[in-house]
Amino acid sequence: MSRIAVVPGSFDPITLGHLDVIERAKGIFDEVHVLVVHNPDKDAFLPVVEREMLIRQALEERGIESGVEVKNWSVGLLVDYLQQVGSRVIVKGLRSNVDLAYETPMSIVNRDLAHVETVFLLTSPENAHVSSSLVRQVSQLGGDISPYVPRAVATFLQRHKTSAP
Ligand code: COD
Repeated sequence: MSRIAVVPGSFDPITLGHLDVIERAKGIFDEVHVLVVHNPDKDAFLPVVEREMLIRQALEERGIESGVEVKNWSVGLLVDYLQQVGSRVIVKGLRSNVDLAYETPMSIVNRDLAHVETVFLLTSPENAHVSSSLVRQVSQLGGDISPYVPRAVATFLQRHKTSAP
């Protein structure tokens, strides 16, 4: 039986930190599903369809698209998606104790709800400071986001900015 890992996130937009976690998950599991999930605690910046497109482009850029599905989920619990595709593992990245404190209760509840385990991958040090919110802020204030994001995202956000009224 093939082992599917689900890597969920807002990916608003995908960063080099996310991409590193996805690539490392792919090295451990047979199949990886990158799942764009609506986070009710955050205001959306990009529509889900654009986030998915940028993830696909980033995977292609890095040459890791085979064995990786990109999907979205907005209708229920994250574990409902895992049950639908026959997965028992969520993979999340950890940058700090702040991430750990945020993720720990969700990990315990997901195990209570559906016997789903969460595997945490520590960030690569070069990505420890990278977040989608930082990227959005630097981009909106006119700074260079290329050190933090796949090329597709830098190009897309640059175009987005120049086409804005
Ligand atoms: N390096 C390593 N990891 C990183 C980096 C980086 N530079 N940046 C982000 N990450 C990790 C984050 O720690 C997180 O694990 C993941 O990547 C996604 O990050 P974001 O910011 O895109 O997404 P979030 O934090 O907004 O997560 C949204 C989810 C909806 C996935 C999350 O809130 C969740 O799991 N919700 C569960 C909904 C549910 O079913 N709730 C009920 C039971 S708990």
